[in-house]
Amino acid sequence: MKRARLGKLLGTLALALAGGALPAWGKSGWDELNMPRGVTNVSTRIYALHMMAFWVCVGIAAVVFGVMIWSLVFHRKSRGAVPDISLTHSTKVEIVWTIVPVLILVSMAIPAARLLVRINNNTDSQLSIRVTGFQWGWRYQYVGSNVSVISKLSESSTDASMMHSGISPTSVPHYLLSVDHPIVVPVGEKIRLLITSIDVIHSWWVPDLGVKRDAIPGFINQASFTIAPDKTGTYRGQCTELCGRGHAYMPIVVHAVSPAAFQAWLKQQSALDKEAAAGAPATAVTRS
Ligand SMILES: [Cu+2]
Repeated sequence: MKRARLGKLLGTLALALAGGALPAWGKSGWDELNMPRGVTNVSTRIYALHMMAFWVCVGIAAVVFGVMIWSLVFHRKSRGAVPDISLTHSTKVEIVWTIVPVLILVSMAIPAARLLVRINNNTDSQLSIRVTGFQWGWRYQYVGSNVSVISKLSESSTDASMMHSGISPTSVPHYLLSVDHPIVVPVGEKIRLLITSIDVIHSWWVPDLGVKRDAIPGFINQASFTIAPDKTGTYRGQCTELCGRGHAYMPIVVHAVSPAAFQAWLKQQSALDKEAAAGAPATAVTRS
């Protein structure tokens, strides 16, 4: 009876898979459970390393659980199996199960260490941006120019986040992931971020760029990324350090544009900032 029920269940599952459940996998959003490949040289390498580690784990699990299940089924007591004591205190076995995991770990540690060195290589950048976290937003200063951008949660998200606003968050595009002033960066150029904070610890995280760095008051952390030349677009992230009441309300939006479009934007911003500085008291040189 039980066997018949199990057979029916397996049959239904096989039919579901054969009948198009697999094509629906992509649309279902389940594939989004995995980390994104990202758009930078480093982020794609991080993804490849993650997948390599994942398949090593799958292989280990298949071998370990395979042997376990095989032993439980074919060498169970009811079949008259007697315990094998030849493996207890066996020096040979001890050596094998020490060396094999060490080899696996070393083979994973070498590419991981290489990638860590690459991630932390912040030399030869073409553009530096000072990133300052504050409660609750980000300030970006383009080094070598007077351009400064203060980036806060967008008005549409702010309105919908208010208590009894009557606005459904699902009706707001990119709810809590959109800002008033996104930063603009050129594709194909190495960009170095100098990250700090003026109040508590924040963390600048944009998954598609493969960057996650803490913003610590009194310290300057560095991070860098190079967006692939064909990957212009908008990339979103969030503060990823629990930094207080407004922690969920300080997203990050990066517009990646062509170098020519970036230069044009920088020029325009510079002119706007100069205009603002000329027309406002000396302290208010940045837009908010
Ligand atoms: Cu924060």
